[in-house]
Amino acid sequence: MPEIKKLLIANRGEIALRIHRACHEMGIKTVAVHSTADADAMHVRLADEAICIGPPTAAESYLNIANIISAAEISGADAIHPGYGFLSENAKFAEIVEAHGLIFVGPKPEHIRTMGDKVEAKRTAGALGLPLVPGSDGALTDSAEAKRLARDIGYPVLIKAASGGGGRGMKVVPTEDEMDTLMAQAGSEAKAAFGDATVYMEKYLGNPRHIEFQVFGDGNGNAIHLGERDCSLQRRHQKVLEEAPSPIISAEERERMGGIVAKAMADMGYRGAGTIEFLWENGEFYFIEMNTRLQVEHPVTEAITGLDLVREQIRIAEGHPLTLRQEDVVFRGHAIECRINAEDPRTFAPSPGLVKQYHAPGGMHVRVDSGLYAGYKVPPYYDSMIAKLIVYGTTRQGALRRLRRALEEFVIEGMKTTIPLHQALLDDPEFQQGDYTIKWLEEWLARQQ
Ligand code: MV4
Repeated sequence: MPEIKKLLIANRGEIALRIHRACHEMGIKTVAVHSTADADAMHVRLADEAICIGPPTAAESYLNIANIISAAEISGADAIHPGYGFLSENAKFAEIVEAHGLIFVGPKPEHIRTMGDKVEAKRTAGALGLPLVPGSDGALTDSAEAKRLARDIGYPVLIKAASGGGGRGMKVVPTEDEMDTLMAQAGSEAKAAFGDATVYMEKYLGNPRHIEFQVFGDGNGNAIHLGERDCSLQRRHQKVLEEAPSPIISAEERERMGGIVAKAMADMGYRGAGTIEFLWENGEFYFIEMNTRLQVEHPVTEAITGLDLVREQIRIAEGHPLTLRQEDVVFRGHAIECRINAEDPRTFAPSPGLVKQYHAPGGMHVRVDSGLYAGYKVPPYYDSMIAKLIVYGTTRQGALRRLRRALEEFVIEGMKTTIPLHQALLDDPEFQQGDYTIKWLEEWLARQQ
């Protein structure tokens, strides 16, 4: 079995720290890569070695495949972990990594490619027995076909871009009269955004929840699920707060749906960590997409299962079998993650700058994943997420109380952050009841002004 001795982390920020920590606990040396804007970032300071891979813009640095591969060769790394975002779901990158004799800590390139095409992903998921949103069987060819189909499905329908994801290039079509216009718009927007005009159709679900299952496969036909996360609280397709378990999924539902997703991953021979995204409405799950990466919100799953997901990813990449059998996975308690962004909590305008004071909360069952420190200057070039606060409690109510206490302790001075937003959210009775859908947060924000 190939043992990883030195791993290159092709990412930045808190996730680069997260991967570094798992590596050091496993006796693996780390190589950080960074842009010129990140020379004094915490991920660079912590790593055993660091290599500059280009100028500030991501396209020239964190997305620069040639420079990242060169950094791996120069440093003698034997594996690359892509983190999330950047190159994490780039099948070509995974292939290039493997072609250089390096271990890609992630899924097989063919599975990244399949799931990156939402039409292919749905076809695959359907064939594997996952429940789908009613819709077109593949891509739409013209609006006459779309209208025939929509009559069967029933309006409103949703036109989605095959290369989309993250909500970009979606159009709700309320009646047949709007089909020609909206379908043309969806196609040209998809072409402009992704270089691919392919669109498909789904029944539009009016008020669902976003529920995603964490899965792991060993690449040899064995797979397990680690339960679900509720990620319904989003603003403009950006998750704001996530929790596990979902307040509305029973243990029986978890076991039933989890069993279906784990079997699907086993049958496809999936390798590594993955997330199966569903919309949930009126007691039914509908597959929408699969993410072939570790996700930002993975710590809530770690909190309720006690598993280290990055360690698991690395062990699988080395060819080890899964640490746990499904019957050994135990879900215990409740975990909530707040994403803290360097943004105005009312307007969401980015607010990067110098961290003048920094004090992270601590104590029992409180985790902060962040690269911040006093004196650090948050660069303006990247995502505005500067910290994740994860709390655990025996019950959801206990986790909420702990979250309030931890947010109170958190000190980040020098820039605006979304901490006050999370504090206001915690005071809302509907949120406290777990009574929310994907539309709830934006409506709540509109009521706050
Ligand atoms: C949908 C939907 C309603 N019906 N599909 C948005 C991002 C992409 N991952 C899928 N998305 C949606 N697909 C059908 N058939 C509503 C959304 C959606 C959404 C989904 C999850 C979380 C937040 C959302 C916000 C707006 C729309």
